[in-house]
Amino acid sequence: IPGLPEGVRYYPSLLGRRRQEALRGAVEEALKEAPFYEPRLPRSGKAMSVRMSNMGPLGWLTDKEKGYRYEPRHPVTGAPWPPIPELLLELWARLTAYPAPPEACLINYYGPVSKMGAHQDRDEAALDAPVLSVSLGDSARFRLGGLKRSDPSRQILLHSGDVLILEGPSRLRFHGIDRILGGSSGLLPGGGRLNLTLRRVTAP
Ligand code: MD3
Ligand code: FE
Repeated sequence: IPGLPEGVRYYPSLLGRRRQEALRGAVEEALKEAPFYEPRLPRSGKAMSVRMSNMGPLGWLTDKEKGYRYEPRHPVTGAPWPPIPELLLELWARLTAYPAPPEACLINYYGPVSKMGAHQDRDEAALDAPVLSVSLGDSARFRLGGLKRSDPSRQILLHSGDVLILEGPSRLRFHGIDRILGGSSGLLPGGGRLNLTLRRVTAP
């Protein structure tokens, strides 16, 4: 993709089918310990259309009462989140120059009609750290904007096995998922899309 802005690194098909299947298996195992929960927007309590879980010492959560935050335990089971798979820790070490490992891997699951509205990721104290995202399963129309909500935006089609890194001057760009292209991948048995997002939350 030509003309990506500074601080956006896009690696189409970085993960081949074998590593996509290995990751799918690792996520399935983690979900047995930490099943998807239904995230809700702060104040309104409206349910999001994405289902979420986490791996790592910290997990990103949202609910009506306490809003967006990181917590070390699952909101329903109360158990610590399962560990981040080795393959993802290696990917972070290989692709980022950040001097510490990621603390949170958010697992987002999108069904055929799920979306994620435009937002900034700013719940992390370590805003100097990159965010690394891995797409698995059905393709998605990802929207990348600017530092203000009203700035112009562009679409990027994200496919299974793609890796996207946001860092530096792009770390606080608005972004979202406009729609899922149902049936575009056979990786996930029931269809849909998984997005795994690695983040450093606290300063090392
Ligand atoms: C651009 N997830 O969980 S990942 C999220 O596909 C989130 O599930 C989307 O946005 C998904 O917060 C997009 C790609 C991504 C992640 C972090 C970013 C893009 C970003 C941070 C800044 C700018
Ligand atoms: Fe985000």
